[in-house]
Amino acid sequence: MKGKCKIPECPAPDAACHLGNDDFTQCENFIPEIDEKKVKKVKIVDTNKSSIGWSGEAFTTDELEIVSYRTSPFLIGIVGKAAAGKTSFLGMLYTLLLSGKKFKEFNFVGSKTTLGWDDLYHRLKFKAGNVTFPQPTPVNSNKLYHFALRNNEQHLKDILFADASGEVFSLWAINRNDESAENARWIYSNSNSFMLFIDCDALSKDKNSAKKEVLLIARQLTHDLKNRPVIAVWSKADIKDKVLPKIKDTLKEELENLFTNYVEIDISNFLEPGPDELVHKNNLTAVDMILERMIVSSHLDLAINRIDSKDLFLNYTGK
Ligand SMILES: Nc1nc2c(ncn2[C@@H]2O[C@H](COP(=O)(O)OP(=O)(O)O)[C@@H](O)[C@H]2O)c(=O)[nH]1
Ligand SMILES: [Mg+2]
Repeated sequence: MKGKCKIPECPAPDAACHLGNDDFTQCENFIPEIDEKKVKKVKIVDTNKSSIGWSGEAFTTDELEIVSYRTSPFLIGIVGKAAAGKTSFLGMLYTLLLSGKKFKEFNFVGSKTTLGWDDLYHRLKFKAGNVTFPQPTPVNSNKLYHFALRNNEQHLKDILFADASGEVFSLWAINRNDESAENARWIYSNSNSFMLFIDCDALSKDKNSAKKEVLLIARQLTHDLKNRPVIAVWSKADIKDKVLPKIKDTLKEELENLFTNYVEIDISNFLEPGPDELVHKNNLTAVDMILERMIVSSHLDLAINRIDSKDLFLNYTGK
């Protein structure tokens, strides 16, 4: 038989087996030569190609089923004009979780969009006294960022944050059928809750016109809101004290009139001059607030309305 031994110094099969086996073909180190013609062709599998159904990048809107097959995900629509701080907020959120910070009721247990989150994290760079921000979100972009969370009872909840460019919300606020506002319409019809971003920088500089822009978006949010929760997020709150008190107070009043159970929170990405609370605590608390309200409203959706009838069978409650 042709072949060769694994041990380089063994002369088999030309001479006796180095380990003393009479029949070198029985030695575990002997490799018989395989007749090429008899070998079945084995399909070569491309090991570089991933067999998992997602890439780790932020999802597009048609990739929702990657998580919706296992739970009904909660979609949080991040709403606000361009440059309101929406994308930086997401970058900050991930930065805080990476540094070990936690949500109140939920533990972070994974993400199917880690590359998307990483991208936001790397583009939001902190140096002493200086923060570098991500590039503005492209006009036609509508990305979904995923977190898998578990509560104390170990229930899994998939959360998605929808981040589109702010321009589409400004168009949608004026005309909800604007043909260029498709991304805003998608976020509005699919989200379970909304974070309405109020840009303190714009309010301090553009005063009433910035206030009107927030209100236009807020009014559009109410048109088919049903019981979906909205929280107001005053972004760039490190400079909130530069906003005229009259603008701040009247805007708050009008928002309180628009939304039942109005709640608001101040956030920032700057440690100075504001207190740490705006950065380290409030960015996470904003998510805690929206999660809490979404869970309550999803229970309301499931609650069966009491049937008011004279019919004995319809009124039967099993007691
Ligand atoms: N003062 C201040 N400026 C911020 C803060 N966060 C973001 N910005 C500025 O706002 C710009 C727009 O932020 P971005 O997150 O891209 O806004 P988006 O268009 O709503 O996604 C950034 O490039 C920063 O210059 C903040 O916490 N404080
Ligand atoms: Mg953006």
